[in-house]
Amino acid sequence: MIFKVDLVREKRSTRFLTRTQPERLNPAHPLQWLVLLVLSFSADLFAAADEQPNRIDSGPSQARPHIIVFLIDDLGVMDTSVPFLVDPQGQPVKHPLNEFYRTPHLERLAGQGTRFSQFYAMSVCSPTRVSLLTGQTSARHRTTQWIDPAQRNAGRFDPVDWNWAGLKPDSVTLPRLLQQAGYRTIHCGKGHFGPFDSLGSDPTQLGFDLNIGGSAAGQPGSYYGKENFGNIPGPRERWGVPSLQAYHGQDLFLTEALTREFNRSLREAVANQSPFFGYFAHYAVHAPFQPDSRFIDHYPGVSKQLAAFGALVEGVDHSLGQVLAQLEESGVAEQTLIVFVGDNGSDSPRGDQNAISCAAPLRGKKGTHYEGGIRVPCLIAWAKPQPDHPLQKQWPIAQGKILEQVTAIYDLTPTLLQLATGSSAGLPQPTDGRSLWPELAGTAPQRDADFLMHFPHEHRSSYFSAFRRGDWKLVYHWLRPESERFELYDLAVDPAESTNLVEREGRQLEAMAKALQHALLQADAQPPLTEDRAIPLEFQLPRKR
Ligand SMILES: [Ca+2]
Repeated sequence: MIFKVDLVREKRSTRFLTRTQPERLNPAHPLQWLVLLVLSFSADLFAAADEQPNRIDSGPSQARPHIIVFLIDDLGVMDTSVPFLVDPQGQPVKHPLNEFYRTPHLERLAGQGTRFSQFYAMSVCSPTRVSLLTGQTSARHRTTQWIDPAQRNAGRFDPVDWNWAGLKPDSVTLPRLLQQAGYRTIHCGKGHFGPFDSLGSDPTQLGFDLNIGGSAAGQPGSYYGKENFGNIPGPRERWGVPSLQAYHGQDLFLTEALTREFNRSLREAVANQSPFFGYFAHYAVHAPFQPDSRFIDHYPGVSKQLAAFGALVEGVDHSLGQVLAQLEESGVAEQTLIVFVGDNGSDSPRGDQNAISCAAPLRGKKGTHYEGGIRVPCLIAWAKPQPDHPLQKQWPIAQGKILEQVTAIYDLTPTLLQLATGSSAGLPQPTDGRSLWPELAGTAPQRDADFLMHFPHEHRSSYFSAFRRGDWKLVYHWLRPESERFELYDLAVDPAESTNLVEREGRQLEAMAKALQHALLQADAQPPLTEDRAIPLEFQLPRKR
């Protein structure tokens, strides 16, 4: 055994198995009454089967969609060869950074599915990961900072009780809900859901049946099999990637080892006729930027660090290609949904953190309040488009389309839950996400939404809240003097956030500040503390201009 397996499946609740009725059915139509009747009959069959041990997955699994989420660590919106940004007409624009990276498999997938030009995550790792599993913005779930697994990390003015402990065994999570709905839930790669020695640091405590390589660590001790992926006695041993002992000592890159194990877990699920949810959270492309010998020669003429970063990105794309090939070989590609998404802005080793550099033409990088810190790539596609496949008919995804509406990491949670169970009910309440299926079909009008990113901590940008509404973006700096407290940008005309419109757009500033204040209240956000650390800071509206 090289990984932990939880085979106690018969104890699962049956209550989610009755949620097989798609929300889009309209019982007013006589034929749809018939469909409802059949679905309700099948739900009863499911419930009956569940009472008998080991039969939970023996139902019509071929009719149920499989789901794979590729969550790529520190992959910003400009870190691939697929253009995610669009011109004013909504057409994709290739920028120089798109020319630098090589992600041919992602390019192919982009042609098969729908991608998002304004998709947001939180500015660092753990907040985004908890958001994806719960459907809540970080201000609400309160894991607002990355979790240092070794000690409670907090700056001088951080809220005392921000959720450093992260997720816990009683947290309601997407994998738990899918597990209860009869899915085989597979965790592969980086966890980073809780600190060392916490139950939540073990993905199998959070609703995953299987954990390949996940722990409290937010980065790998080493990408090299020859270095046992960091499992070498010494002070950094706890950062060693667990459960890959079979590859220790081998000349094999971590991205490849994880992919082999992930594909093995897919083959096992298919052999067991089990619908699966594969959460494949690559450690790449997070630091340390160690060269992957398979791809490093593709990046001549740049710094060693930059070449290594390019090779990390290409390795992830290669992994995507291997998984797509496995799905095809296993005969389940037509019924497998792929989500490809980054967890925060780029951390590529180029330029100043506030410059227009590693996310060019956008400003900033991972950890900053600028768009380069929080805008990530997101693409949703069927692994093999076949429009007349029953599942793809029921859940159509427009091919090659780009949606410009403001969307966020927590929108994926209800989207995936609805696909798997027919309903997005069951998530922690209140939820901040909404299912994206109406827009994915490519026929419904786009629905814009607000986006709140709250960060009462110290990092590259410290103690800020950022808020999107329409084309406007407001940034509130909690600890700065009044004259520097607000930044206001019109991203439609100034995507690089070069001109602060605070003085020129007084009325817009006031409206956006009130909207941000309301969003913070709605999320029950924790403000940073006052200078003497006695009480939480109060949000200050701008003075009348
Ligand atoms: Ca990250």
